[in-house]
Amino acid sequence: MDKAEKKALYLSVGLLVFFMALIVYASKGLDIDLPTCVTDVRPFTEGKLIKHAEGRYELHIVAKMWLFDLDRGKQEIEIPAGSTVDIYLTSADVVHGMHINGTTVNLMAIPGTVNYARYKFTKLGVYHVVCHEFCGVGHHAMQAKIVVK
Ligand SMILES: [Cu+2]
Repeated sequence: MDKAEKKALYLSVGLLVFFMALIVYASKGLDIDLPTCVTDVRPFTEGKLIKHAEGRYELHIVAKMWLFDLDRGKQEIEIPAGSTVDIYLTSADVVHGMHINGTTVNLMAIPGTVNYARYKFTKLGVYHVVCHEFCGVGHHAMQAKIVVK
């Protein structure tokens, strides 16, 4: 093995270690979870915002033609700044997409399946929830709002 090969080998192993350290830092240090499909939560039919404690919320979102049900039919909810929200998403009909603008939350809403992400809303403002998967003639109107006060 010549010097250039050794250098390339060390560099690639070093990069792997660096990227793994970044993943651990994002997960533990910044509390960022990778979005996942949860198999132990049954799909639900109604949106619900549940307060567990000060600054801890659980949000069940139902995507359907052509709205996002965030809380018992409401398409707008309010949460205090600094809150950590466990977001569970499902669909009542077809495949939808869901992105919360200004955040890293980007999930697919699939009938019969629940997808999950956790996000801490630190900045004040209005976060628009939009569909990013063409789901029919009303797709463009599929919007909701999360107001962080
Ligand atoms: Cu859509």
